[in-house]
Amino acid sequence: MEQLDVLIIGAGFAGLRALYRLRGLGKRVVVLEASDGIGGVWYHNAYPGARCDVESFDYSYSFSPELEQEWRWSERYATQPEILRYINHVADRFELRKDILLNTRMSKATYDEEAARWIITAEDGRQWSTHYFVMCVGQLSTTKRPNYPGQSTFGGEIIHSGEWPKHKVDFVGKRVAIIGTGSSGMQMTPVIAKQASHLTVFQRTANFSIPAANAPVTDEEDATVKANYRARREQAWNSPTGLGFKPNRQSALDVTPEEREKVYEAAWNRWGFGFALAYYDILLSKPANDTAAEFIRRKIGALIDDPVTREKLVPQGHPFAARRPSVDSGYFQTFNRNNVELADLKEYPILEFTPKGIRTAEKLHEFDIIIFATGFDAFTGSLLKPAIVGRDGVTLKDKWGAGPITQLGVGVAGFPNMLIVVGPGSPSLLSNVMVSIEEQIDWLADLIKTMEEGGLAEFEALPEAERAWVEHVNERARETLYLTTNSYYNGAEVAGKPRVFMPYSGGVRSYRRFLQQCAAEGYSGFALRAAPAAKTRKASA
Ligand code: NA7
Repeated sequence: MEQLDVLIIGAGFAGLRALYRLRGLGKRVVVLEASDGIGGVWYHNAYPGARCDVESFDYSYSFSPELEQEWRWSERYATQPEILRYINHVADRFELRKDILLNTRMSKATYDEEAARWIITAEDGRQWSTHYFVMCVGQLSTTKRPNYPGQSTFGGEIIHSGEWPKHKVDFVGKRVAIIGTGSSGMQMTPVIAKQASHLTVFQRTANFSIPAANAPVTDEEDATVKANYRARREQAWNSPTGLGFKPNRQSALDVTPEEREKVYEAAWNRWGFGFALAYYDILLSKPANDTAAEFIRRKIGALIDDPVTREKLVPQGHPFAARRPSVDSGYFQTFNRNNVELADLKEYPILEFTPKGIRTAEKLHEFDIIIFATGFDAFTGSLLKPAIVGRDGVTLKDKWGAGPITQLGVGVAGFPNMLIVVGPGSPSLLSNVMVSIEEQIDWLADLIKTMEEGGLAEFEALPEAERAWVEHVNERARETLYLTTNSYYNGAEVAGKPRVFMPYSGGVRSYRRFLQQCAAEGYSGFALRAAPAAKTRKASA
């Protein structure tokens, strides 16, 4: 069995960054990747129109100033193929591929308490022994597929947005269904509508969206950002969500309606996802949120010609940004086309799939292609898929039976020497995930360095520290509007999933301070042991 210092699961943005950083400590590091290519979600979500809704300059690694200067983003919001090219460029430039094993899905990880090492087993039976085990499996990587009666009888093609096939999907002259109107459904709708003979979008919940105002990056903009990249990064690290601009410190309720209108107009035209930062209290106070939601509803409504379709598409019943809003490129206007139809699932639910299409309570819709843009088992889906067996044979699934419990989002009591990157209990999906990835990986690299320099065997989160952290995460969430609606932030996206709020909503800056404080206090909330606890217990028995 190969002996490793660090084994990383997943070759997406987090896994690659972890490989680069930990290899820099002189450690023997290997990455296992289940797919036949690197890139994680950016490898799989290759649907038409897929692009990032964080600006390219911010959704990129900050660890190498040379990389920052060399890479030329072509658009303000990069498309999926461009992001995949970037990831592949990084892998080549930093010679990462030689330590990545593709087509290798981890099925089991078992902690050997006596040796303080993890035994990792792949689906094909290969095994590795590693001192440290790092999960970089993504938060939106386990797809969620509905299972309607008769689904397998459908005669056309069924595709999930997050498992887009490698073959070219030709929509020209086809009758297409999209089920789901989150970011994926909203991004693909305008693109597919231009090719398909007929497109039906099945909507369960109308979602808020801000126009992307996407545009090519000019040479001038590129030069300006590159000349000031450190300042832009500083801004992102110190912002609530890791975006490269300064949030407004004013309350939406402390300004005149005219002033607010001006700010919202500017945010609508330019800020995309950052609209939620137009005033500091948009996600903290319902009356403040109402001002933003009312503005956005008005703007969305003005884009849709047909009054009945308008009524259905304008989001109601949840605060703006309490569920993940989208950043779109012509989504609402697409419903003004003759070949596009909105099917409201609240009014007419799907009864069954038939060989020809989808039967709703209203009628039979006939299709050639049906796309599930139905999202993911968020945060915990990919962490709980493999069997992770910690101390005393307890699995992570058992431990997280009532919802995920972590110390600072990175460590779990009973699972020594295991680290989780951008998982539950960290800013994760409430942040520009690139900022969170780099923050956590630099922190965990320092932890591993401390362990190695001290000749230590085992680190482990302390149960009381975990309890306090989970309580703090909940406390911060209670200050916000996130708990006032159902979303994948609180486990509502999968039936039967524990209903707990998962990300840390206190912002990336505040989170970084917790990480820094923990390290400065000699990793408070963790036990760092010279010998495995199991051995010490035995010796003193
Ligand atoms: P999301 O944002 O989770 O959206 C999934 C969408 O699919 C959402 O509109 C759901 O409606 C809908 N959905 C889910 N299950 C069903 C069923 N069974 N029937 C009908 N409609 C359904 O996933 P995306 O892939 O769009 O985006 C993922 C993230 O990528 C996004 O948040 C950004 O971070 C980037 P619901 O709202 O639950 O009523």
